Amino acid sequence: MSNARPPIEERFPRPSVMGVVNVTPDSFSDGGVHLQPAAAVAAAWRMLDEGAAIVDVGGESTRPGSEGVSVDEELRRVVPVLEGLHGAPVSIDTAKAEVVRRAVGLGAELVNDVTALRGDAAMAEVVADSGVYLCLMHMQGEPRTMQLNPTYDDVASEVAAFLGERLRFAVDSGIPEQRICLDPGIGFGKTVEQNFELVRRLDVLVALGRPVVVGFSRKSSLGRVLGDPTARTGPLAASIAAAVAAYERGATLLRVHDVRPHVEALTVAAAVIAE
Ligand code: HH2
Repeated sequence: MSNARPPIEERFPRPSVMGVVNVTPDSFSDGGVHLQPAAAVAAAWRMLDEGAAIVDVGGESTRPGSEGVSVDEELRRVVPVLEGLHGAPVSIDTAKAEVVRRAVGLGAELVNDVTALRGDAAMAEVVADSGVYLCLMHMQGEPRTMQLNPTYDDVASEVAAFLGERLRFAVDSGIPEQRICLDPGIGFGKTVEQNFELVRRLDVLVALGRPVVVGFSRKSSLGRVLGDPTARTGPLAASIAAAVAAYERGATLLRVHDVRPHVEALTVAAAVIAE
């Protein structure tokens, strides 16, 4: 079965949308909304109906300041949701190999690891053996402290160097390159300006030769650039603008909370660009 999976660029044509389903009490913008499995499952099916290519199910918040949850708690949150999504295109947002094992058994086709295989020593082997797609994301520091003082000499080239190194590590661990996509990790140890610079210079990441995922949806930088220095999220119109800008700069997969308006905007942007 694993050998039958097409390259990730065929599975997700540019632009594709990944819908966010956080089964957490404390996520950035939708914490608590999908904590009941039935609500999460219904929201995910609706996102797929609205045009999401895949839904990203996560049981651990990575918002700035968060502490992380145990394997048992994460499984308790996500397993009923994955069961309710059987047969649907699902990604599992986790840094834990045990959660991946269970999720793949329940049909997940993509592992979204915000630690880029650094969080759990068993992760690379589990991903390699299960034949699923993998997203490697950049993060400076760890969620508990990452927004305290993000520092780079040149954010785009440093993020690219990190993702290039993680890509080599993944391939050396037996995960075929064609199953891997890369993500600059908007908001993960970056200032507002660094987040925007990463999108502005997305070509530096696209040059690594793998599809690029961008998740700007509802992030605080969007509210801050609109003039609220204490914003914790950003409005829908700002999320769409950032997604379209990222697509125009070469992103393939846009990770978003509000699927329908993003699909509509990206469909029009694709028609305008007509590559
Ligand atoms: N952002 C979040 C979580 N996972 N995964 C990828 N690949 N890229 C991202 O930008 C990304 C991610 C954080 O956003 P959200 O899911 O809204 O919040 P939380 O981590 O608090 O659940």
